[in-house]
Amino acid sequence: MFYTRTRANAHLPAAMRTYLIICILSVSAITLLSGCNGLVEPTPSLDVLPTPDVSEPIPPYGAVPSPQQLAWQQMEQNLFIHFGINTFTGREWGDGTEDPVLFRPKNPDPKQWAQVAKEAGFNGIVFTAKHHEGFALWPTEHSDFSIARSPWYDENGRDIIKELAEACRETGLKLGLYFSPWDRYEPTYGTLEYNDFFVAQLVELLTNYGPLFEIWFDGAGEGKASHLYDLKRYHSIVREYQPDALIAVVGPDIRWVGNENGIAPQPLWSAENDTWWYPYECDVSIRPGWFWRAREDQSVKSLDELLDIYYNSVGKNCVLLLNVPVNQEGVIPEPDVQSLMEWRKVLDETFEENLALTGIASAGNTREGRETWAPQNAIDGKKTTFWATDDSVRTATLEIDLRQKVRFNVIELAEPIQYGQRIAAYRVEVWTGKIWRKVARGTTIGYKRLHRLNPVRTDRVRIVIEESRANPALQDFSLYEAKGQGIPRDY
Ligand code: FUL
Repeated sequence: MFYTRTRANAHLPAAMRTYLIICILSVSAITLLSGCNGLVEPTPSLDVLPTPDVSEPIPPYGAVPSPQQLAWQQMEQNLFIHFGINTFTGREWGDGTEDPVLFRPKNPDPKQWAQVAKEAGFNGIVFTAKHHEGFALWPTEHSDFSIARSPWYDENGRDIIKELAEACRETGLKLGLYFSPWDRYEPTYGTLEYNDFFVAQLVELLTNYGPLFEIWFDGAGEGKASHLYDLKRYHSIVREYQPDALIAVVGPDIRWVGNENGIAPQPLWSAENDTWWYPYECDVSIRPGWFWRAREDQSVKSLDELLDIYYNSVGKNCVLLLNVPVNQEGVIPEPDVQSLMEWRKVLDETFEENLALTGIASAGNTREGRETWAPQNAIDGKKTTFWATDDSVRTATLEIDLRQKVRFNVIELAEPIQYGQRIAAYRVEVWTGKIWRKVARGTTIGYKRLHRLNPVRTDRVRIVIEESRANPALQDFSLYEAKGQGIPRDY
């Protein structure tokens, strides 16, 4: 007989208990009937149990994200585009001696960039407005080292950033700009005067291209004259002209994950302390370099490498900023497009069907025993509902009765980070029929935590929260089956 585990059922809200009783009765009736006429017992229809649309707020723990940071985290993955004079010199870092004549793209096509980004599932693009050599990709009035000095611009009069901003708007993507404080061309660099120059260019970018979601101040070149940067002024200018833009890396809103491999370390706490929410971004290139080079057309990351990056960045509480360079033609090259599309296809297929949705969740503790925080909320697929426990709780277990044997190899977990990040250690176990077998373990969860594992088949799965900085809350506990995926490397 189903549903006899009283410990599990005792904590279900009244509405769910009634629902369960109906299920039990109908399953029993079907069993009886089929017993009479000798038919094979049909599989009970697995309806999704009802849950509220939104869970009521809980008291926050520690620092929480600003609305802009929350919206940014929900973007999950953005495209980084490196394009500039280095694309034509083959260098990673220019030194400011380049001749603007070299900048001669055949036909830059920001619409293609945006289209590729959209189709590959990115939500925003961060574009290199100016790299370390100082060559501005827009016709700046404050320097003679920009596209405006290239014959290409004389012939076309095209402002690439303006075109990209339009393409993003049309495609429904957000635009961000990378802007290097280290400028190897600008004569005032290394003096206090440089701050005026830097701010003047920054204001051009902040005022001419519509809303920007992220400003990327690169930290490279630090130690040169970075002690002279008036960072306070840079940051307040961004706040003044683009209050919704987040300042990344050399800035207070988004922090660099500490490597350029697309792999986040664990544990990963988005909060720096009780008052500062400072989430992580993983920037990594699809090629060995950040800028395009013909010889790297053969070294574009494979599907498996991109999947590893996804699970180790988005799947570890980071936003992924994946760099795909534009070539001398002015387009994202074919090998990169191909890898991206294969990657998207596999991810879409993997996350198409959440196998936990039709389960029944129970937990040892539910905050005030109320439905608004019921365990079922963690498996209902809604981003707005969650399971929460009473204030005094620090360890807890949430179990899913899947109501049938299910095969899965991906687990997705999420906390409702709008109320802070809490969980510090957990494990996931499946019921073998005899024992609970551990299939995944982790430390922090945060916005999203994905685990890949060898396929398991079970009808019961549970998360055991072993340690939490405050009463745990779980927004998502989903199960998926990724097909044709390589050997998992993260558990
Ligand atoms: C680094 C730079 O030096 C690289 O060239 C690249 O732009 C990367 C995203 O950031 O600091």
